[in-house]
Amino acid sequence: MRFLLPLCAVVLTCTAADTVNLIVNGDFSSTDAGTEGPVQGWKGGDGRYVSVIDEDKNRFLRIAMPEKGTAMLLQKFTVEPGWQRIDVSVKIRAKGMTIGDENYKTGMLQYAFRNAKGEVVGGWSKRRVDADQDWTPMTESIEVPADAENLQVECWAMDCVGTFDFDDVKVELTKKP
Ligand SMILES: [Ca+2]
Repeated sequence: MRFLLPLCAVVLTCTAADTVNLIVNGDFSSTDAGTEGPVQGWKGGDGRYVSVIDEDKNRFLRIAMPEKGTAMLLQKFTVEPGWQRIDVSVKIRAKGMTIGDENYKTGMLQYAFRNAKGEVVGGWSKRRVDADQDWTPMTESIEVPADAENLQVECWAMDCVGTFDFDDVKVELTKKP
């Protein structure tokens, strides 16, 4: 065992360095109070519509919008040199939803890079809900644009009606070798 333990430690360190998940409390398991909104680790989110639900011992984020309205929670990250790619994943469930007057007005996970001027670069990336659905995994892999200065990851109900549940939000970062 004396010989094996240091070897294991080295292997684990190498594996962990390949990707790192940027999102704090993306599984909503924390029972701590939020410091910048109702949900720990997340900024914003109107407490009238946003809560963490415990269902069958799993905690997840719920944005419940009984009448047409908007609520959003976000996490923001500064892009560092060497950032290459992000692998985004989330599970979203939707019930009783009605899309707003444009097809993008719905529940979604949105993740956008911006440059130093605050302009979106690399396009508006999002995983959007188009109809009621049970828990559905949604994933996307995107390259980090060369001039990206920050990344903002947002859980939305945008100008729409419905109950939107989010869980297992992950943004796994791969750095250049
Ligand atoms: Ca969870």
